[in-house]
Amino acid sequence: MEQLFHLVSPCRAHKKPWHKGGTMMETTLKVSGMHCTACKMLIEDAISEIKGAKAVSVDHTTGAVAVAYDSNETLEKIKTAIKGEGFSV
Ligand SMILES: [Cu+2]
Repeated sequence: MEQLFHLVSPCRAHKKPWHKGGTMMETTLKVSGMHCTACKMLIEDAISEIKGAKAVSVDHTTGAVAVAYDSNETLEKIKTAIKGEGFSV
């Protein structure tokens, strides 16, 4: 379920604060409670504030939130932030 981050090539991503030498992982979270693009933006904003995390894509119609992150600790922070916005993950 976790795999090496490959959506952004290292040459383009290595200057980003969340990028640490190509060790990013990605996974897709199943989030319930999203019903419009404002929900999508709430989640994207919440994730963008977490150091070491990046929302790769949020689909409010399916509840799929693809995230890139640098550690399992960061993944837990992502889930906590999503719950903090009132969604279930
Ligand atoms: Cu909404």
